[in-house]
Parts: sequence; structure tokens; C-alpha cells
Amino acid sequence: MRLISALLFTSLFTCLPTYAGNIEVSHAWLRLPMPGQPVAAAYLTITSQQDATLVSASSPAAGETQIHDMRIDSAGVMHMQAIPKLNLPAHQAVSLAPGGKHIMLMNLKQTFHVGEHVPLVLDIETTEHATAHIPVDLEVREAGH
Ligand SMILES: [Cu+2]
Repeated sequence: MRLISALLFTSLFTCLPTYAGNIEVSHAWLRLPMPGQPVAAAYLTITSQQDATLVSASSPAAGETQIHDMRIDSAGVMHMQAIPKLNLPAHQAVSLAPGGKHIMLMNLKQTFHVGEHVPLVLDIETTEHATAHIPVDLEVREAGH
């Protein structure tokens, strides 16, 4: 009941009830963290039918969630780096995949098991500065699967 009210509220608030239908999220999964590891990376592909921007994400399984990219430093070592937003050009499939951009779930509040489903919400801003909250279902998988 609470979820339904939240969805209705989102629709009313953005004044764009069909917007979520214009965004497709596929291949959504969460990499099973090593035991004791406090963070886990989520990967997915987003295709928006209009120019939009991923501005944040959240999950009840994490205390904090960030958008991360990878960068290579002067010594050739790869690092993760938080980025404030991710552009989603119209009609373009934007892939967050291992070795590149990802959504980092931090301060994990639970342990995960392969095959389990973890909820994630993407906050996506349109060019009209309306924000849509897209619920995503992450399947927990082992790296390389
Ligand atoms: Cu990361």
C-alpha cells in the first residue's frame, strides 16, 4: 500500500506520468561482494527516449549509493571515482558494466546470496528538470557470470 502511494506521488510530483515508460533499464545485476567487503557494484543498461541525466540512486540495502566511473592515474593504475551525474542521450543505450561505470552500493546493511533480488531506485532528471524515480530489480550474481 505504501509502495502504491509512493508511485502515485512520484507521478503527480513529476507531472510526467508516462516518463518511466520512456526509460528502459535492462541487464541489471549486483556483483556478489567478497565476504566482509562493505561495498558492492551494480551494473545495468539504461535507454531513455529523451535526453536525461542519472543524478542519483538509492537502495534499502545500502547506507549510501554513488555513481562511479573508472580512471587511470599517471602510474597506470585504475581507480574508482565518484561522478555527480551521468548523461543519458536520447535513444542511446548507456551501459554500466564491469571495468567501467557502475553504481556503488556502500555501507552495506546486509549480506547477499547469488540469485537474490535487491531493489534499487534510479533518480533520473529530464531536460525539464523533473525527476523520475525508476525502480530496478538487481539480480545478485558472481563476477564473470
Ligand atoms: Cu565503485
